[in-house]
Formats: sequence, structure tokens, C-alpha cells
Amino acid sequence: MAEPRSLLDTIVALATPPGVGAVALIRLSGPRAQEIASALANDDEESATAWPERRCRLRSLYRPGSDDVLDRALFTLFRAPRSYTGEDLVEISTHGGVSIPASVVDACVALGAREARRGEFTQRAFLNGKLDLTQAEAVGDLVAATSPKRRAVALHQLERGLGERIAHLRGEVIGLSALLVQHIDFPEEDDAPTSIETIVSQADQVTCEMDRLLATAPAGELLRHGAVTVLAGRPNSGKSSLFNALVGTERAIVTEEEGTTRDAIEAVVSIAGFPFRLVDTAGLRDGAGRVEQMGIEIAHRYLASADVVLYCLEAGEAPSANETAFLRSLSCPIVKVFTKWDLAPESAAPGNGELPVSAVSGEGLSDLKETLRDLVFQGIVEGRDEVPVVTNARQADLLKQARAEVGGFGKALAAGIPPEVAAAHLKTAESALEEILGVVATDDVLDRVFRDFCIGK
Ligand SMILES: Nc1nc2c(ncn2[C@@H]2O[C@H](COP(=O)(O)OP(=O)(O)OP(=O)(O)O)[C@@H](O)[C@H]2O)c(=O)[nH]1
Ligand SMILES: [Mg+2]
Repeated sequence: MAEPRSLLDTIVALATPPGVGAVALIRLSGPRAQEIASALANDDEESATAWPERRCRLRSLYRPGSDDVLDRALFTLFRAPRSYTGEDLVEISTHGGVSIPASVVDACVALGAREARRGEFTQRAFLNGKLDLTQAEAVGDLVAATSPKRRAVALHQLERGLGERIAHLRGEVIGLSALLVQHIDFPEEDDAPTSIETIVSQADQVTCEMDRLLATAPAGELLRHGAVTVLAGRPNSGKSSLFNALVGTERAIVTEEEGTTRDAIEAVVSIAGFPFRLVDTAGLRDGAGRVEQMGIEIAHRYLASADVVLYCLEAGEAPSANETAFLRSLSCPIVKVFTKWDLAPESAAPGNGELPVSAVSGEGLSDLKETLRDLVFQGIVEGRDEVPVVTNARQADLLKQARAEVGGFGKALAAGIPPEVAAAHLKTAESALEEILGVVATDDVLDRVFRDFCIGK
């Protein structure tokens, strides 16, 4: 069940990761933040009222009700509403490690603060109107980003890139309702200001715009999790060597023996700025021994769920009829990679759509990386400007719902359903778009959005 959400509590948490480090940051937010910070610093009445805003003060920090100094720390006060959470917020920078930050959090609790739940600071920022829900989600994405592109998309979303697009679409849907009202108000006149045809064609335009945004959802999902990229091919075709070259370290064992790799080996790498989950697999062949055969079965499981396959063939070799049939049976894009290109005769020339690479000389690796990027993330690489991207299932599901409703509205009108009845579709579409932004957000929705956040964020 959703926990009750009160903004009356003052909450506290360690915002930096626990453990040994030079400094730790403790955040204290809520109506009593400054009062508690003053008590920590043993302020007398006069200095308690003279806290400067947004300026650091270096103070001793005491165990409550005693003269025990816990640390010398920097205090910074952000007064409501000019703070991350929109409420009074004090940031306390202490020495790092395990002991001091924990004792400062304990001291704040002893003085009346409550330990914050996951993502509760960002949740308060949302509840206080500092962020819409897509921006709050972007904060989580930003912290979790493992590749420059995911970071860039999250930053763009934090700057309301996606929020503005959704708000714009909401405006369009409201515009459709307004046109409909105009039409309903003049039903009998010959020259009604807005014809049904006009409204239907406007609705079509809105659905097209929604489709364009929805088309970014698969790439958005891949940005979060990394595109599963499976290296497959015959034994000894150079898969592990290519895997190592792409990862940049000698992760997988390479030998001249066939059947070296058995278990699948995974590594998350950033390729051309985008996240990929590379998987090296056992070479595919008939008549392998028991352990190797188990490895081949694992390879098949990965191939079935791959986002893209790098099929490795030695330079000069051609896929057999069996291999060609097998590759056709896969549902994801396949890049045929011709390995060991440094050993290929001078006269060898890559065919159309074939990528020559050499793990030894590095030849062809940058072409391969670009090919991977374009193949998987083509929707969001064009141009320099950041395109708003639908980044998670919550946004995608609601946008799909809104799209279906606007589509249903257009169809209903075109089929002669009375405009007053068709209008119900627009109301539902509007609510779905509002839910993306969090204009209306139930506690359950908030719990789902914030449960993956860390404590202190
Ligand atoms: N000259 C040259 N040799 C390569 C290259 N890539 C791989 N090799 C050699 O080819 C042999 C097999 O390489 P691996 O990377 O182990 O091949 P694999 O496909 O992972 O093999 P299995 O795991 O047995 O299926 C090794 O002796 C490598 O040194 C290359 O680009 N150039
Ligand atoms: Mg191998």
C-alpha cells in the first residue's frame, strides 16, 4: 500500500554513497530544517536567526544536548522555495567515511527529523511543483546513466524536453475540444466555422505527432538497459577477440583452439556514446562435446532475445546454406562481420553490407561501431539537437492510450457519431497526457516512479 505523503515532516538522509570518501553530504529538508541545523551547531539565539542563505558556514557540529564535537562541517541553507525540494533545505558537508555521516543523520533524527525514504527529496520537489513527473524520472535516469547518450537524453528531459512536448500535445487535444465546441454551437448554420472534416484532419495531425514521439520509445528503452548485442559464429571465427577489442580489455579467453568459449560473457560498453550489452558466446557447430554443447544452447537463448547480432565469419569465408537459413530465422538485425581482415589477401574486397574488421590491427572497428549505433539508435542520432525521447514504459503506455483515444475520436466523428459523444475520447486522452506530467498523480503512481531511486536523492 502507498505510504501517506506528508510534507510536514522534516526529512534527513545521506546523499552521497556510504563508505570511505573525502566528504559526505547530508540533506535535511522540511519546515524544521534550519532549526535542527542550528541545534546541531549549538547556535545561540542570535546566530540561529542570522543564517545566510546559499552561503557556506564552517561550524562545529555537536552531539545533541552535549559538548561532544562530532565533526567540523560546512552548512548551507537554501530557503523555500529556492531549493531543490522547494522547502527549507540544509546541506551539511561532513568528513566522509562510515562513522561521521551516520552519527550526523542520527543526531538529526534525535532532534526531530525523520529518515527519508527512497527518492523522497525529488518526490517533494515534484509535490512542491519544482519538477513535473517526467523531470523527476529524468533525475533517476541521470544518476543511473552509464553512457553519454543516456545522460544527454536524461538531461534534456530534466530541462523539460519531453515535458514540453507532452504539454504541447495536451494543448492540441484541448484545441480539438474547442473546435468541437464551436462546431456544436453552430450545428444548423450553413457556414459553421469549423466543419467535421477539418476537425477530423486536425485529429489526424495530432495522432501523427504522437506516433512520431512514440517511435522513440524502443530506442528509449534500449538507452536505459543497453542494446543486447550477441557475437555469434563458427568456433574460432574471432568472436572473443572482437569482443575484447570492443570492450577494450582482455575479458574473454582467446586461443587458437576451436571451442574455447563456453559460457556466455557479458560486458556493458558505451559505443559511439550509446549503451550496448555485448555478449560473447560459444562457437556454433554440430558434434561438440557435452560442455561445449551446453554453451551452444546458451548462445541460442541469447540469440533469441538479441537486439542485434554480430555474425562473425573469417575473411574469405562465405556463410553455408545452413547458416544463411539460420540467420534468416532470427528476428533482429544482423551484421555480417568478416574477421581477421589483416590476414586477408591484398586483393580481397568486402562485399556489399559486409564489414571487414581486424581485432589485431583495429581496422574496421570504428565502422562497426558506427553501424551498430545507426542500426539500433537511428531514431535518436539525427542532428545535433536532442530529440525528446519516451524513456520508460509508464510514459509509453500513457502516450499510447492518448494516441488510441485521439484516433478513436477521429474515427467516431468520421463515422457520423454525434460530436457530443465522440468528445469523451478527448477527455480520456487529455487525462492520459496529464498523467504523464503528473498533473494528477495518485500515491501508487508516485510509489512506482520513486521506488527505484536511491535514498538521499
Ligand atoms: N591475425 C588475426 N588473428 C585473429 C584475429 N581475431 C582472432 N584471431 C585469432 O583467431 C583465433 C581464434 O580467436 P577467438 O577470438 O578465440 O575466436 P572465437 O570465435 O572466440 O573462438 P571460440 O570461442 O573457440 O568459438 C585466435 O588464435 C586469435 O588470436 C584477427 O583479427 N587477426
Ligand atoms: Mg571465443
